[in-house]
Amino acid sequence: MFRQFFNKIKAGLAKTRSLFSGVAELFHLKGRVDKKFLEELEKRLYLADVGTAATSEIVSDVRQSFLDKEITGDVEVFVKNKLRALLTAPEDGIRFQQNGPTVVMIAGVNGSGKTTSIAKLVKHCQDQGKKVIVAACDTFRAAAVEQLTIWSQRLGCEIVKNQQGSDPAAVAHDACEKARSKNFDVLIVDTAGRLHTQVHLMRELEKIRRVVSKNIEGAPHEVLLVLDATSGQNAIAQAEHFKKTIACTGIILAKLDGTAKGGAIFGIKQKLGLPVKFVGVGEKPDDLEVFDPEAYVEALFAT
Ligand SMILES: Nc1nc2c(ncn2[C@@H]2O[C@H](COP(=O)(O)OP(=O)(O)OP(=O)(O)O)[C@@H](O)[C@H]2O)c(=O)[nH]1
Ligand SMILES: [Mg+2]
Repeated sequence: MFRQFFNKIKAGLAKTRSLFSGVAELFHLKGRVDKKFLEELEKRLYLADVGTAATSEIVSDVRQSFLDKEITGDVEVFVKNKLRALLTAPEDGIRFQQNGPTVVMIAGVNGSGKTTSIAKLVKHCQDQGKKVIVAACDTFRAAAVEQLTIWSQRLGCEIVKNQQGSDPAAVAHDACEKARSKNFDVLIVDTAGRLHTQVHLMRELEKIRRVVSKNIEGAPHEVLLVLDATSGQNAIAQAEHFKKTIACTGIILAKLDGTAKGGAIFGIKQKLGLPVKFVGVGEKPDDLEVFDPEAYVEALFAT
């Protein structure tokens, strides 16, 4: 498990790793932990997008524990432990219901990677022997239903949809009925990323949520917010917005492979209090991994 994630994430994090190698280099210097070392550490962690709060905390802890001591591997281990502590605990991914369908609702700003992440989640569930159905509740954007339809055909999963412009809550309703009556294990609900206004969007998400909860007990069991890792700290600001309206259960951090801003993950727990459940490292259905904090930090520093 560790190994599989490690190799995949190491490749996916190639761009972010180039920044973290700047941090790692410091630990291999000869000499002592002095003011210059600490300033350099601060600068490099900041450049790696670890975020201001986390960066100052780490630097201050290193100062306290190692000032005037020789630079050894211990400093590196110490910083890695600090970074790991900033991440959430290891995750199991989706918590499946014992009885009846598990409903997973997906939300996020437009283009963040929702629909692609759904395709990956379908695969993830199918690999565990689950029977999956998706609901095309992004009825706003013209090509959205089509995009999900193509994925569903490729992956061999059922889809519930209606024409563009129709009521997304009605699609959600029909999908719940079908998921229940045909004994599906998992229902994944795609949603719009943009409507006429942000207020419209939040209202629509609330409505879908309400319809789902009326149809299936305890649903939605997961509400996963898809964040685009390439937007770094901005993604966190967007997430705060969503969190205010819909109770999210976790994050999918998509597009880690396309960015050097993978360090932004260290601010997520602190700022949002939500676990990162999955990370996306490519555009194919296999490019989704259940998040493992230990392997993530190791992969960042791996040479
Ligand atoms: N490299 C990379 N690209 C990704 C990843 N996830 C999504 N993408 C790409 O990002 C683009 C947007 O993805 P979508 O899944 O359509 O995003 P969305 O949130 O559904 O967008 P809207 O429906 O417009 O709101 C597509 O070109 C995807 O192929 C990822 O993990 N890595
Ligand atoms: Mg979409």
